[in-house]
Amino acid sequence: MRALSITTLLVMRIATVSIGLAPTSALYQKSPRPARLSETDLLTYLPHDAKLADIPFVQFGPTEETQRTRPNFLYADVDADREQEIIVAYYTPPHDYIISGQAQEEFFRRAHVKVLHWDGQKYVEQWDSGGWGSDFRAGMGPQLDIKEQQLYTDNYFRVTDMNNDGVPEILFTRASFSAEGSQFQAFSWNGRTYKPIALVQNKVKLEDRDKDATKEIVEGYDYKGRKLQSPTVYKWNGKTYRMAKEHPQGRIELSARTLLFLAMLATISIIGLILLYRKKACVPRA
Ligand SMILES: [Ca+2]
Ligand SMILES: [Ca+2]
Repeated sequence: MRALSITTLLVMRIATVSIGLAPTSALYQKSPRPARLSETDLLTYLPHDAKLADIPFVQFGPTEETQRTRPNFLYADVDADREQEIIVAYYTPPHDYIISGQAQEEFFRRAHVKVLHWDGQKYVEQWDSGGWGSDFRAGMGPQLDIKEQQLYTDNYFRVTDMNNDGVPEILFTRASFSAEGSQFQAFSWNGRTYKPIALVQNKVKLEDRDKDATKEIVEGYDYKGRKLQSPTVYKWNGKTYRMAKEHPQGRIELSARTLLFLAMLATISIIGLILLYRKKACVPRA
């Protein structure tokens, strides 16, 4: 009876202590996550004097089209933890191309992409691409149709599940002066960090050309914006994007040609057989 009373007292004591600790442990509970950050709030997470990127909707077109811009920060769960990250495109200073005084030194901004992860209480930097290139764009031909330009400018800065594995990738195209050219990159979460899964030294569009639900990377124009005779296609091989050995459209054209040839051969054969039959039918019996 005495032992039971001691046990009961101990249980009650533990319960009291637990209740007493409740307000303290509340300090470690998750903070409410802000629904959306303003641009001003977002800048506090970027390096001093950083500037949010300006990403064109198209590069050439009517004034209203060329003035439209794409979002420079996006919300998406890019690390598959069911919590959305903020993916932001920004420039570090100087923000423009300048030539400084007598030394004629050239400075130009660097284009970065950063991922901010919500740790339960605040946003923390999860990844930064590092600065490369002066802009999120690439040389497009002014003669290109706006819809076609848009397919390429889509990938100046974007988050999308291009390899159809259920987790979106971070895509961006950075351009610099002619020495560095343009570069498309795609990064995917590998469980610890974001690793490159695609690298093309040009602007690209994404297209599911072989209808396997995985997007191919298509390089249809050269660095000067001139149309290539035959687009270069990069396919997902389960680990990375590699240049496809055979051009998918080429296969389609080839099989269509083959079908036409077979149809013509069949027609000639049928006509030949009919003529042969008629000739035999006309021969008088001995
Ligand atoms: Ca996440
Ligand atoms: Ca993916």
